[in-house]
Amino acid sequence: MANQPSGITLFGAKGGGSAIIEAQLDYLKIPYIRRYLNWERLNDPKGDLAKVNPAREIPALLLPDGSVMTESAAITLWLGAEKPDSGLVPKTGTPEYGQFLRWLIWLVASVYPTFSYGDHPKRLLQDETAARSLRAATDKRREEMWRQFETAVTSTPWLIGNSMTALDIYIAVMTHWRPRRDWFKKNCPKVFEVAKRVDMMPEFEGMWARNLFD
Ligand SMILES: N[C@@H](CCC(=O)N[C@@H](CS)C(=O)NCC(=O)O)C(=O)O
Repeated sequence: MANQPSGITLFGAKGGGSAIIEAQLDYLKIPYIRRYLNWERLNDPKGDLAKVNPAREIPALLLPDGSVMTESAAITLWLGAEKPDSGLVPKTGTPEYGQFLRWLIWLVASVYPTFSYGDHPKRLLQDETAARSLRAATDKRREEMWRQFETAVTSTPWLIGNSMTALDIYIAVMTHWRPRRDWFKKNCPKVFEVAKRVDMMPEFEGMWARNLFD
């Protein structure tokens, strides 16, 4: 890699989106230091995360040259370019690459924001009832999105092509979040299958154990 990999620090929080990047770094066998932050303090403007990422969101990577990478999709594409033969990101020019980009951007631009707003509704709406409604509405909208995605899934056990990509890792982690795995099992069985297949991969045992998903 252009940057000395041994000097990468991943800022994360247990069970959060940093697990998606943790899994990729583990899969690629890139050494890195994990800095798990307390969920309660992530958004503290004076906290450790704010010094690295003004958006106060994880995942954030601090690279050896002092530069910072944030946004899980950007990190994913960057890692894919650094390790082009890993298969985590399909090769450019293939049909798989187009589909990969399509669903990667959908995950981070459509699904992820439902958590950004729904997890912390009072950042947007002071009123208790309005905040509760926002959370309920974003939860409902997310379920609709996943149901739509389920109809678009044409292959299992991997979403794209014949081998695992970073998209499958996103699915495995994000299906632990609301509405959670049991809901997926019942309502989005193809998506659930993908997640289960990732669960079985030995490369991710450490990531699952550290992140304490339910
Ligand atoms: N678009 C970002 C979203 C990152 C994000 O929303 N992370 C959540 C945790 S999963 C977070 O840091 N939340 C902390 C907060 O908002 O206080 C990405 O894809 O990396």
